Amino acid sequence: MDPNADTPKLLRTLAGETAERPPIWLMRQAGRYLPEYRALRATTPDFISFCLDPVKAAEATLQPMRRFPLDASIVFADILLIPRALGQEVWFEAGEGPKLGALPEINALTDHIERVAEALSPVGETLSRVRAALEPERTLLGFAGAPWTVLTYMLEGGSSDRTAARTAAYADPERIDALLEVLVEATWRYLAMQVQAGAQALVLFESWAEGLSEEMFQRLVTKPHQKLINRLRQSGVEAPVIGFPRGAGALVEGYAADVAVQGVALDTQASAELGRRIQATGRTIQGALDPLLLRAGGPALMARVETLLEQWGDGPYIFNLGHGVLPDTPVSHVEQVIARVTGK
Ligand code: 1CP
Repeated sequence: MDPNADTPKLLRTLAGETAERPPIWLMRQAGRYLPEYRALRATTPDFISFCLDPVKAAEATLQPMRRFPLDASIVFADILLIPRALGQEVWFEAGEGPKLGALPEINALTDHIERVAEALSPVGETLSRVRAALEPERTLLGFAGAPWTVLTYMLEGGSSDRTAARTAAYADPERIDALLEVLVEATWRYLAMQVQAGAQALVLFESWAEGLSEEMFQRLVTKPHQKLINRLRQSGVEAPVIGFPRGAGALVEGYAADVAVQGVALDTQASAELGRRIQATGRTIQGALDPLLLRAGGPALMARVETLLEQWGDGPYIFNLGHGVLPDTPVSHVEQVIARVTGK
């Protein structure tokens, strides 16, 4: 008997085990491609209020779990709850995405750090509700945006090409590094609260790691991730962490070597060899099906699923996408992929 047989597949995989098949979850597995999500979302038009309503957020989290035999559930929330908890105004405009108010002074942001976990306690309540409803073999994931990615929204006032944020990182390094420090301090507290509330593993979304030179990547991505994980471990949080430096390209190998994450999520561009080299260093990998292919469907989709299982499945591997499910993805495509990976 395998002594770890009772540990959920995803947690075993993050501990470095190669399970009988890879566990699967999908980035943005809750959301607009599901009709039941659209119906629930319509009951609270304001997106932030929806995220901070534990009953509705728990329901949105559980919707894909009822439909599909997924191995993990990710709490329904958003990476932009952190700037809001630090005192910057955040709102969502229909069809336009997120908008942020003027960035407060660093001292004003710093004053909020100690209260971030309390301000975001509704997310903790969502996690507790989901954990209570979820079967023990399914892992509950908490998450946060990584400091640089969240800072790009705070500096730019919304979605952007990050040009102003990257320019500021060169032109005003002291200020940018101080802002990253504020985000490290706020984010580890938020993640520690999520673990206390029931999260069993954590995802750190660095969605905008692309376009950075090696030196800038070290400074804006690697260093803040290292600090954040050190702070989590110093505070006694043992939950494994999956880091996702999306768009890091060739720099992802250095990331995997330098940052003490248990899992490294790979984006759509990652080659078979790149993934294997990271597995060989003792890290679990996750990814990297193209969300466009999931939307397109057909024989090309299922052929790619076979390739991914073949190229990475004999090492520690979590099946996932290279980025989030797109809103206009047919539910039947999602169903087909999950059925193939799980055999259910
Ligand atoms: O009305 C709606 O339904 C809004 C759409 C939506 C949803 C469903 C947004 C707005 N956020 C979310 C939920 C969400 N966001 C989840 C939980 C759902 C799940 O995964 O099942 C998670 C993990 C996120 C994380 C998130 N938000 C990221 C990191 C991951 C990624 O996709 O790169 C980012 C960058 C955001 C910002 C964000 N939230 C929403 C929008 C439109 C944006 C902007 C994206 C951009 O700038 O391109």
